Order: sequence, then C-alpha cells, then structure tokens
Amino acid sequence: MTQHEASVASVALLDLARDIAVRAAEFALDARRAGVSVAATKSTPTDIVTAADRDTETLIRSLILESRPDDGIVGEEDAAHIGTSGLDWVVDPIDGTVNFLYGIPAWAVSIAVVEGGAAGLGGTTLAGVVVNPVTGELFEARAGAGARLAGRELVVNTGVALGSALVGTGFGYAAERRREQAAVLLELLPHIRDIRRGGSASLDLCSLASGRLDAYYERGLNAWDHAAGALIAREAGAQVGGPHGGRESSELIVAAAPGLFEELSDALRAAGVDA
Ligand code: LIP
Repeated sequence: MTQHEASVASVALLDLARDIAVRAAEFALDARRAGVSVAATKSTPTDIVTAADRDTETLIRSLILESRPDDGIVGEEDAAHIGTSGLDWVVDPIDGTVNFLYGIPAWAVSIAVVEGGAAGLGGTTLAGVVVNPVTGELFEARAGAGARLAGRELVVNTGVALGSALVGTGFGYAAERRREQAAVLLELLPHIRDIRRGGSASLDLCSLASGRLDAYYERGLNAWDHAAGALIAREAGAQVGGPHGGRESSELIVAAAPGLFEELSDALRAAGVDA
C-alpha cells in the first residue's frame, strides 16, 4: 500500500469511527435520560455495569461489522471478536460508567482503530474518536494528522514545570489497589499544582490534549479506556508511555508534554511507582 493509499484508508476509518461514535453517543444519552440502573457488578461491588453499557456496545459492534465484517473488535462489555483483516476496533461504550450512573456530565464513547496488535494491544492506533454525549464535544485524531475538537487543532500545554502542573488521575475499584494509589497521591500532591479526578480516562486524555490538564497518569486501566484518548493526546503533542519508557499498559499510563513527562515519571518513581 502506498503512503497515499494508507492515508486515504485511515481517513475512511476515522470517518467511520466518528459516524459510529456519534450514533452510539445519541443512543447512550437517550438511555441516560430514560433512567439508569445497575445491571451487574464486575471485579468489585463498586465496579458496575449498566444495561446501557451493554446495549451501546452491542450497537457499536453491529455498526462496525456492518461496514467492516473482517475486522476484530475488543470491547469492555463483551468477548473479543477475532477478525482476519489485521485491524481491531477497541471500544469503551461508556467510559466513566459511575459518572453516567450518577448523572455527572463526564462520560464518553471511546472508539479506536488499531493495526497489527494482538486483540488491540501493542499495535499502532490509526484513528481514535472520543465523544462526550452530554456536552456534545467530539475529540478525534488520525495518526500523523493531528488531533481536533470541533475542527480546532489541539495542542498540549508546554513549558509547565511539575510544581505548576494540574495533573489528572483515577483510581481502580479494588480496595488494595486504591490504598496503593492513595499512597502514591500522598507523595505526589505536595509537588504539583493540584489533582483532578474526572472519572473517565478517555476524557482525561482529551483534556490533556486540549490544555485543560497539564499531565495525566493512571494505573490499572484497560486498552479500551485509553486507546483512543492516547492517540488524541499524542497527536496533540503529548508524550504517552508506560513503565520503563515502554508503551502504556494496564500497569501504568503517563501522558504530558515532553519535559513534564520525565518530571512526572521521576516523581512517580520516587513515590514508589514502577514508572
Ligand atoms: C473508568 C476509567 C477511569 C477510572 C475509573 C474507571 P469505566 O472506566 O475511565 O479512568 O479511574 O475507575 O475504570 O469503568 O468507567 O469504563
């Protein structure tokens, strides 16, 4: 495939991801307005799933396979669908489920298209879309083509020292994991401007991309939480990574402009994180 052909292909993937994300966002917002209840719990009693999570992912999966029947799908609420095309769609139908349940307007539909990764892990993200259905904000990026919100190019904040940095983070659902995360926060908080805990990793990464945060880190995420947001942040100029200079992973994701990325990583290591 020539570079031009690859570019045309990734434009088509972004267009499809955007169309599907918009339709899923409308569907999920209607479900929110109709009233939400917990359908089940997963890893702990506070790790909830609603019928809207499941129904929205079902809609997204059907729309993907309608257009691209040979692609794979990795989603939060159902088993992986193995494809044959080498492309995986990595989907979080409602990222920020607790916010969705409580009616806090900070949840998102997150869809990424990943090439060459085993079940969406470790590959190259070609396109990503994150939609906040309540605010109507649609963040998107295509690899090598920048990140945008409503047509406006996104650029991360640069030249921010750790002591002046507004840092986003989140916490897991298991008590022991939360205890560890609180201990890290105790060490980090005196060295930064402040913490923001928004409740949606994909929106936190989009906040970084749009200058509403200076940095973001979190431990214990799944690929669907960060796949699209990480591309949007990278295309806005953020350095995004995980432990020991590697790729972001379920163990750790750190994202910030170069310079602050290293400062934050050093501070996390000093707080006992294997960064
Ligand atoms: C959420 C993440 C968030 C994390 C929450 C939760 P979910 O994903 O986006 O960053 O702090 O604990 O994991 O479960 O709402 O899709």
